Amino acid sequence: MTNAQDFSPSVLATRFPSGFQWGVATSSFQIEGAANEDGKGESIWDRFCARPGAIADSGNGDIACDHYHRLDSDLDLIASLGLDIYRFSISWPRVQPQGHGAWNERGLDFYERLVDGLLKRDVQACLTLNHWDLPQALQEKGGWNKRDTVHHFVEYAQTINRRFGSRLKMLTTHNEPWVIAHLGHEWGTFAPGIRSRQICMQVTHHLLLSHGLAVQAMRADGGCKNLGIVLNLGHVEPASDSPEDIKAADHGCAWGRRWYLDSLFKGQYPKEVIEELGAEAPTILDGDLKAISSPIDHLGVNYYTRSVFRASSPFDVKTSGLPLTDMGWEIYPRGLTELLCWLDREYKAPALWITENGVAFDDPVQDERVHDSRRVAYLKDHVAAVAAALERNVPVAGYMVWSLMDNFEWASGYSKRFGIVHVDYTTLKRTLKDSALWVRDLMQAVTSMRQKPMLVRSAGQGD
Ligand code: IFM
Repeated sequence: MTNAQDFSPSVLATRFPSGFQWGVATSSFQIEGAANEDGKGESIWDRFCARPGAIADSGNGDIACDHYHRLDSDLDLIASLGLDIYRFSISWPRVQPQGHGAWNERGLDFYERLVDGLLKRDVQACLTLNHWDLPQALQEKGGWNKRDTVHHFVEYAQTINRRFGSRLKMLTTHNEPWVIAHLGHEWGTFAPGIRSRQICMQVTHHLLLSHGLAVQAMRADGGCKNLGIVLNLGHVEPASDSPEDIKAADHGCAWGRRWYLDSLFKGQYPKEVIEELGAEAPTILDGDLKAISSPIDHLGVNYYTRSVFRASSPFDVKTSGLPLTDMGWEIYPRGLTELLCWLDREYKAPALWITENGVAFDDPVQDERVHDSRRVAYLKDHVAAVAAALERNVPVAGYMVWSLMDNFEWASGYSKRFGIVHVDYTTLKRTLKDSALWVRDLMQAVTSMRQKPMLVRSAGQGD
């Protein structure tokens, strides 16, 4: 028996099967920098950052964490934490500046060094093809609103899979298509800064279609055997038991979650959303939904908070009494257990991976230490929430912290710090926060559990 309330690394570790994978995640635009080096093309985020007022602190990705030039020491840092896996994304314009046509060998070489550098350090590579930095050249031709971009993406996916696939633990098509579509094309707060619901919905369809067609093409080619997609999914709940609030939550669920999950796993979009959209519904060709619902091997879940729905007025998180993060998001670990159980119940999804989970808090460096106790507490509670889902027989295969290091938080610039490693943006010095030390302790506990297979097996069964 384990004590479900004891979240010390040695006890938490016993609640996971030995094959469970642990990692950290980043994305290209948020950490790489080197925006104009070695033949890289412009991305929509390079262009968007130059727009006055678009980024809170007028930040951009020119230098970011300078990961491009600090690859080896950053890989050493990851390995020093004892993690199994590292999730990163490829900058499409770095490897194919125009988004079609010529490939940039110097850009590809960077990812060669990244993947081989991980393997040399005994860390498995999890690659995302699209974490938002579309080549600007494709945006000039209409970007994700145009069906041509779908076909360019499939070619990009095939090229990357043929080159790297056999060395990868997992290959993911898109990160959070909802964010690309709605923040980028409906509200215009993210690149490319468009404001049109009709374009947003066409974009969301093209993202999903490009995912499905890319999966089919990569599957036919061989390469990586673990293909999937990553969605941002919150736990959805009504503010009260009133029928109106329940209806509001169902409505929110249909738009934010079922649009993606129903199409991916059931080959259909929610009827009520299509009806509500009317003339703004996307153009869907015969066979598109069949392609979108091509079988996948993993569903990546990025979980940060819950979404509460009220019919009468928007729910104000400040009234809930729950602690808020620097992003203004409620801390609600139980929602992660609920979400995972719901996904398993509703979709019988393939392996579920927590591909992002973490928190923005700003804690100072003091004597080479960062005492980010609120982040340590957040991680403990959420790891325990994953354990609770496993104990309810939900097939969760891995957990990755967002993020390895403080980085460019999109429209918030560098003002929000999600890292377990602190980055000083003047010197670019990395300092391990207490949360990184906690992750390292957890990994030590996991490693010693793995050396006791009988014990681990029974813990994995929830004994
Ligand atoms: O930083 C982002 C990441 O790029 C995508 N998921 C959410 C994170 C925190 O906002």
